[in-house]
Amino acid sequence: MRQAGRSLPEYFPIRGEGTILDAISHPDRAAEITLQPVRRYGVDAAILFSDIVTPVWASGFGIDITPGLGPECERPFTSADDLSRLRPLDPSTDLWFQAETIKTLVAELDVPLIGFAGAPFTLAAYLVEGRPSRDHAKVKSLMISQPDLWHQLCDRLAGMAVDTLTAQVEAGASVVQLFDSWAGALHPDHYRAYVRPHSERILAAMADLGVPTIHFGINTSELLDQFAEAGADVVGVDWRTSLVTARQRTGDRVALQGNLDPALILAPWDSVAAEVRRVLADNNGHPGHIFNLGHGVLPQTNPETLERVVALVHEEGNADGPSIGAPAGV
Ligand code: 1CP
Repeated sequence: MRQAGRSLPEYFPIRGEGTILDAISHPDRAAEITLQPVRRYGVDAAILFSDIVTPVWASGFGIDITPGLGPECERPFTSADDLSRLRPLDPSTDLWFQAETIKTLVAELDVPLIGFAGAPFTLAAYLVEGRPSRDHAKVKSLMISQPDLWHQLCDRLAGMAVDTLTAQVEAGASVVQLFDSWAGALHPDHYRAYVRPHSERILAAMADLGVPTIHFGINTSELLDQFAEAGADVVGVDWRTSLVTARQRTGDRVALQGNLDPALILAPWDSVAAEVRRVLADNNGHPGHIFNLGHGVLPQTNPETLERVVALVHEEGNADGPSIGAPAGV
């Protein structure tokens, strides 16, 4: 449930103005922002307050997060010369603030903490496009026209993700989520050839660490079978695909996470409650389900409605809880 904080009035004073990377790199502020939605909503897990671009930013590539827009690069990635700008991470110095934040959180939380990283395709999309993009034309063009360079770029980004996630787990994160938010923009054959091997490498490294993994993207209806084979324990599903269809496509290989449409939470409560029940009915009591939104919380969401969503899921969700040790709840 990305950006749960944004719906809370208590978020803004502590977040401060300007780039959120400022708040992310101050452990006391990042820990407090992580805790705010857990306190308010009573969710069954916390997600670290950070961003998928934090490791690339920390390595000095020249990326920032512009308020109201998202990640932006001073000099986007265009050629082999730019590979040298993606040096390997040393998490103990580059991401020291993340380990500190996690240690503080683990001492305070009585629910699991989810660590996360961006998957190579979604990160490459920001580095090559230079900013959020609708059509992903530049990144797709680089991918199919310069496959060697593409794989070298993804190899570096996958290495950064493994190092970041390993450091998060060593500091105390008990679940990790790999965000490949924009992979759904790809044809399944392109996903298989150009993207999946790199995400598989990250998920395999996490399996070796023995930590449960969640693999998430939006618009991935046509990729769900491949997401289920890529090595995660849980696959995130957005609201465009019913959990019934998603389960047919993934089989019993993985648990599912999702998939209430965040936009529908703005409706009056009775309509929201009916939608929550519809998601639960689609799941039909299957033990391998983490109730969640299909994507991030919209900033204009009423915190009271989210609170009621969580309470309703706790009342009516599967009392047996999840089957694989991953946290249940929004
Ligand atoms: O709930 C939380 O706040 C957890 C922390 C979190 C997470 C998990 C943030 C803070 N970002 C993310 C992941 C993230 N960041 C993803 C993957 C998940 C998803 O698809 O939603 C992506 C694609 C980003 C990139 C990003 N960062 C965007 C998207 C831009 C686009 O391409 O449309 C934006 C707007 C940001 C800024 C950002 N990161 C996080 C917050 C709370 C915000 C926005 C609000 C702010 O500036 O305070």
